[in-house]
Amino acid sequence: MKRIVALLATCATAVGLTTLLGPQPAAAAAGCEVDYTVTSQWQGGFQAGVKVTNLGDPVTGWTLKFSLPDSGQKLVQGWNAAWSQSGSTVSAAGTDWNRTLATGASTDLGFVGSFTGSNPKPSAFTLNGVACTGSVEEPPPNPDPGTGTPVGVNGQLHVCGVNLCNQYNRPIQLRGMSTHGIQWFSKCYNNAALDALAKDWKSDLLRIAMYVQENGYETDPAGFTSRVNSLVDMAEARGMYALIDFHTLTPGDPNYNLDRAKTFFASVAARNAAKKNVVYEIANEPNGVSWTAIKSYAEQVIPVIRAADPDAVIIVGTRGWSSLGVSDGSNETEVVNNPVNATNIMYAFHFYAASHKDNYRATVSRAASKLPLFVTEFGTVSATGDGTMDRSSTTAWLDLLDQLKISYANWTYSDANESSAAFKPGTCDGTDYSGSGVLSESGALLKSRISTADSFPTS
Ligand code: IDC
Repeated sequence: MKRIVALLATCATAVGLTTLLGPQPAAAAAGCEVDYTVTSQWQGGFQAGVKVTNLGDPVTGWTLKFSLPDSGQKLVQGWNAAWSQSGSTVSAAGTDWNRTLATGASTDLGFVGSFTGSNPKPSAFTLNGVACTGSVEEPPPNPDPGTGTPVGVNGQLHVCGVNLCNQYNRPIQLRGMSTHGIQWFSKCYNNAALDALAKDWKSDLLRIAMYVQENGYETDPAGFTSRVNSLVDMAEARGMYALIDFHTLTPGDPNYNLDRAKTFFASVAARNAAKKNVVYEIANEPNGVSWTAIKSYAEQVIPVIRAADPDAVIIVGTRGWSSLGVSDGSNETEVVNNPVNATNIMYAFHFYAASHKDNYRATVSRAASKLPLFVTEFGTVSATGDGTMDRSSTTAWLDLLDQLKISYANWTYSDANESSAAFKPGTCDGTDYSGSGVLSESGALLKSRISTADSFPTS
């Protein structure tokens, strides 16, 4: 893997001009850093990751240009920008969701190229015509880390009307990532990975997917309970919310795990009651089971949590793999007409962008004015967790969720060998979770969406 950081001199001529003409009005500060990584190379072809950081004033609309030094080098296909090549110059223009870059903000792009002779690294990187000059300065340490983080700003959450509200009783949207099954991918949830999630991705939440079956909780209740608690602490230390997901999947009837759920939630709710960062998700994806059966399960598990942790938000899964019933030929009315008998609760909605499109979006649009919804899991790909990423459907979904202030967690913050994973396979065997070379196409898209400013209301 080859990696360079473009470091070029700037403003050499500005000094001369000032001397000749006297002081000039301050121009918009400009500058950028490019981190270019060849992530793989094969006979005649290569793939590269390009992380662009804006070091100047905020920009809305940008074009990155660079030069391919060898005449045999050609752009084949790029992502996360509109790519083109003219002569030896390659251009990448920001798209809808990453065209605004705040000062210090980054976006991850990438492309596949071909070459005939050698494959020298590109040169002369510019952003909006200004040479990319160099190193990103570390921001000064936050004087009060407690207040600037998502949990520091929002505090204890509660449901108000159909919204998730913060300590100022104002609606907020949390944007973050879900782990993969912690029985399989615990190596991905170390300090470095969670630092990257909090600081680099600016994630508001970590969903902790604790499978019950498939070598999960049922095989070692004490061990999994303690692993979940430790991830809650790791999220808390970084100011992120922790969504404790009792990841039932097969069998689909959550009542199969009712006793386990009561034991598990009694324990984690007692242990974490004083924390402000915990949200409970009591059944991942009920399937092959009626809403009445799910409601009955919820009305038995919720009191167990409330007895230990009275003020936490609790999320209830819905019929048809948490599709509000749509994947089972039903819809949200079965919940609207027969809601769970409890307060301070929300309902889960899940989607996989390549499989679930307009009719699912229409359901969410309708249901959002009647039910508090939380997208505790979604993928940019098909419901298998794999296959081609559907960028346009994902963008339509995320725009809708932003507009409705519906919180979300993306499946998965892991290096699983499937396209829903944010990192390339093998990433969690290393120490780099921040560079441009480690992200999958889905990871690059989600990081761009999640890392934009939250602007949580504080009064
Ligand atoms: C998938 C994982 C995959 C695993 C499978 C079975 O990505 O590696 O083999 O589960 O455990 C869901 C589920 C979630 C699925 C995901 C993708 O909540 O557990 O993960 N998905 O299939 N619902 C819809 C899709």
